[in-house]
Amino acid sequence: MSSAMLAGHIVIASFNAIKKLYRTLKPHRIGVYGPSMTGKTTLDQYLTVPGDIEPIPLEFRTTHARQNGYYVLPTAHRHQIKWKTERHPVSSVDIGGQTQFRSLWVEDMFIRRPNVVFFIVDHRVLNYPQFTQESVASLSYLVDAIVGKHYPQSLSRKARKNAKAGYRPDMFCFLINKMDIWWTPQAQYLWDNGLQREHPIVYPFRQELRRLRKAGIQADVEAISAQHGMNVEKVMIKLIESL
Ligand SMILES: Nc1nc2c(ncn2[C@@H]2O[C@H](COP(=O)(O)OP(=O)(O)O)[C@@H](O)[C@H]2O)c(=O)[nH]1
Ligand SMILES: [Mg+2]
Repeated sequence: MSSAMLAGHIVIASFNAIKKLYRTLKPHRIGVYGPSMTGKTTLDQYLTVPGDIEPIPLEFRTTHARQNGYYVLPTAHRHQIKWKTERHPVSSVDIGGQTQFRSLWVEDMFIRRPNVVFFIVDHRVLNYPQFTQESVASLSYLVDAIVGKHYPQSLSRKARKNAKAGYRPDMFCFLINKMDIWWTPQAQYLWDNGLQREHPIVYPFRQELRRLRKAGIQADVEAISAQHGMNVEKVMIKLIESL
């Protein structure tokens, strides 16, 4: 190897090392929002410690304390996403999905300004019109905030300021959890051909996804199982690497 080539290798190696160090100090931020019982806490736990996650009983639903009439945002924590030889640090916060916490999603989004915003649903869209209706309304609420059409009344001054300063996520991901339950050969076919939007779980949300795309925000549709660790790292890394 010539010395010039060697020098080149050293430059590239140090560049990659610096990039890694930078990401360790400043992880990509993700925001995970969505209705109750879709698997937000399970995903948070899986990202913390990969492996099969114990089913989470109902009495351990995520809730938030109130202070001066406002719900308190939990602090963000870091995860390492490992995929083959890659490691990607990300930071996130686990927020409840009940409708009274919707405004907290928006608060968290404008305070932490995540690079990727996830909206997570599950197969209940297929059988429960009420769940579907509420989920679409929730996504609409989030999209309203992202495109700057409407902000929650309870937004803090700092969040409002960041919103007005024009924060936008780099990427949006409509994430369907519990693929261990709903995935079929038909789903595989749609995914293989980039036709996710035609899937009956995605279909009711197409209007909202279109609103995001119209606002210039890429909106992906992905399938995972947080409890069984199916597709989780693959989806996360794919999104992070496309930033
Ligand atoms: N079958 C299946 N169940 C899951 C999966 N992820 C989460 N769950 C279950 O769905 C329920 C709600 O999960 P949780 O993480 O508390 O949802 P959250 O309310 O969005 O935080 C729990 O009983 C979980 O064990 C999954 O990938 N597959
Ligand atoms: Mg939860």
